[in-house]
Amino acid sequence: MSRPRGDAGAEAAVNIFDRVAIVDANFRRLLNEWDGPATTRPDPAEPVREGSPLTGEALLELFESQMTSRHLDFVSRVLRERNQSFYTIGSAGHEGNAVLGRLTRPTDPAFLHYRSGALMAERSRHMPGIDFIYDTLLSQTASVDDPVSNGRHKVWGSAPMWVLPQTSTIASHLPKAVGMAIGIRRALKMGIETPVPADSIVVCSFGDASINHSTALGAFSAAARAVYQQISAPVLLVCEDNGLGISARTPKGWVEDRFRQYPGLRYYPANGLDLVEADRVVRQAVETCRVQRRPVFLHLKVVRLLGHAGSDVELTYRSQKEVERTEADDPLLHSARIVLESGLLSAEEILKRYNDVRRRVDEAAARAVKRPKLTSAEEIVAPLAPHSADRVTVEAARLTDATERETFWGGPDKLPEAGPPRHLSAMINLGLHDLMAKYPNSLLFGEDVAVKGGVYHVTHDLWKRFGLARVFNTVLDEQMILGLAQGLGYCGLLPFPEIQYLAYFHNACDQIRGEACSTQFFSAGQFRNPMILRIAALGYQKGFGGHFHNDNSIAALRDIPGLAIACPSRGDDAVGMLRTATAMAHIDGRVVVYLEPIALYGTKDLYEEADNRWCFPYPPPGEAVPFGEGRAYDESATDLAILTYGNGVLLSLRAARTLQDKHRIRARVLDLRWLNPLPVAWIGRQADACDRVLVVDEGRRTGGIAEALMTAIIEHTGSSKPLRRLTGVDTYIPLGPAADHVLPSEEGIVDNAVELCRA
Ligand SMILES: Cc1ncc(C[n+]2csc(CCOP(=O)(O)OP(=O)(O)O)c2C)c(N)n1
Ligand SMILES: [Mg+2]
Repeated sequence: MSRPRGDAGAEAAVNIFDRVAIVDANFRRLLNEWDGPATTRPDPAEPVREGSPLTGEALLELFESQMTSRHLDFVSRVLRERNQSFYTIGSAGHEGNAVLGRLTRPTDPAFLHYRSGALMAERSRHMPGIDFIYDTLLSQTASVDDPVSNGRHKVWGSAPMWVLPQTSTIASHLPKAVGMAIGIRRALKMGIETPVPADSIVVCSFGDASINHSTALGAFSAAARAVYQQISAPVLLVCEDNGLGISARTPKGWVEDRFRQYPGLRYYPANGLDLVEADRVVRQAVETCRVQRRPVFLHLKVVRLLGHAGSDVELTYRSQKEVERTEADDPLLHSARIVLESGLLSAEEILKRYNDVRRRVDEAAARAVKRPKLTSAEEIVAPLAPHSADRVTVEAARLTDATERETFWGGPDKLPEAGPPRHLSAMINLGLHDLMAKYPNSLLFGEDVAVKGGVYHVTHDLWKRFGLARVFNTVLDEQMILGLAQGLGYCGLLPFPEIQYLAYFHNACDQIRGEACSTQFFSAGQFRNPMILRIAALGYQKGFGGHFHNDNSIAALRDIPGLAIACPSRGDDAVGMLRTATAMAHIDGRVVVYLEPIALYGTKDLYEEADNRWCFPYPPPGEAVPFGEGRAYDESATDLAILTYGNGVLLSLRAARTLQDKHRIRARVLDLRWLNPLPVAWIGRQADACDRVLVVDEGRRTGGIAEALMTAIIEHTGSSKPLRRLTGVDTYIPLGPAADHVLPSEEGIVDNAVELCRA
């Protein structure tokens, strides 16, 4: 193939930093100077090249999608200069991905790289009612009319085209894409209707630098491992390889050598600069993925034009020669030559189409900049954490068929509510049985949760009752567990993922912080990934652990926008709260974290050995703990309010007895139960009712919940109320008895209460 003649960069009048003008000029010059041999006009219904299934008609459509994407990139920079658009990461050089837009279906869920303009243009081509150019500009200009995020971000996304909006965090979308691929067959197996056809594949694209990210590596591994487990995981993993990650170069051969023989993944290398070539290979890759229902790695070689983003001056880290060499490989130049050489269009006709597309983009931009923006915090947060309180209450109390339930449990006398009072872990187990029976679309998964029944036996026997399709062990990768939960949620399933210990949530936090909790926000509520994330948590385990099994840090959870956090301290609350948490996920698509205090799992006694006062009867179906409602012990006491949660509840109840017996101080103990959002109004009322308030927070002093509680009380009551906090120390929890020195103790509560009341 010939290179475009002339060297735009060398021309005196050209500003070498204005690569938009140079790339545009290169294209125009190719057409203006084209003097290839005249060919007769072929039948556009015929293949462009011998042996290629790509017709002339299809080629011209793909080319138009490429031009559309290119002009959107150009115009985004014009608008940026006028401060009318706010995003200039473009797709220039990657426009070969238009082929993916054509060869996959609009019902194939897509988790896309940020350079997917041409893919999107092509996918939207046959979607009635979608004005792709205008919609993209509404997104670039952050207008509320943007149909994806309503102005919250510039994302590639579309509910009707099954393009799930992505965050800017590279690689973070891979686990959920693999999760969704696994979910399609899983749902069918469970008899649950999926929102996409049964033979859908999941498209997931990313850059070449992104393949090095641990999040991506976990997803590749999980997808490939699924093949060895005979689990269907039809995910098309598309690496758009431009050889650069901003300024860092990908070593030659790295992507090929890494993936050519990756066990479980089928590798397809494709030239993304040549539409005919790309079409040929992508067809095979899509077919393998769709028909064999297995993961495929498509290595699409592309170039990056116009720098990483509008703000990136490429010439600071690449030579002018190298930049010009890359620009000479512009896929639009290649496509133009293919079209010219085939005789499908003349140079003038191509130029006319190119100018027409530009005109359409300019016209749409002129309209888009005038559209309204988000104007209030209220409007912005509206889709973040929907809570249909009444519907949730009704759903949490909704009964299943009584006869079926009796049969499930083996007769009326075997119903859990007919049994004796029980401790926390047994109650959670029973509650999960009831909920999995109530929700046929629910699944429970995590490390060791199936046959072993979990490290603490909380999930024991669930697999026997619901089968290994619904209760299963996952790979040992918390990011993947949470990605799987999101992907299954998109398939219409209701996931109960488990993280074995709170410390191991922290190494996967972004999957909740950056991904799961942002989905409704960035899709304006059009997509949702409901889940009830169970985490064995908090300190005070006797004889086992040290920090990693006694993690008392919940600060990283509490500041995640939209996340609801439940933390029961006793069995009956645990069941009632689990019912409400599940209803919130079911009705409003919420992500709810359910912290299970490990040290209380087996606790049966409150004051004396064998008093069994921390065992409670199973709440019959129909009873639930309302979201955001705390529990008060002994509201007749007004000397002191002790505000606490988790292990602090037991410690405080024991301390309250000592306070009454030895110090004649009557304390009411208040269990928050819901740690995010905090039941602020209730906290205020309780503080009002008592002379003094002691906050007992087993979390750390910095970032712990006590800071928020103190603030809430002061904001509510003013600064006159005597107030104190007892918290964990800012440290990791050490092994063995040393742990007692860094966590609140019963004696510490008594001492602080006495000092506070005597002050
Ligand atoms: C987790 C994370 N770290 C860093 C960044 C900043 N960043 C944005 S794009 C990028 C380079 C990505 O390169 P590649 O995956 O090759 O995609 P390309 O931009 O070349 O298409 C980096 C480092 C990010 N977005 N996310
Ligand atoms: Mg790259």
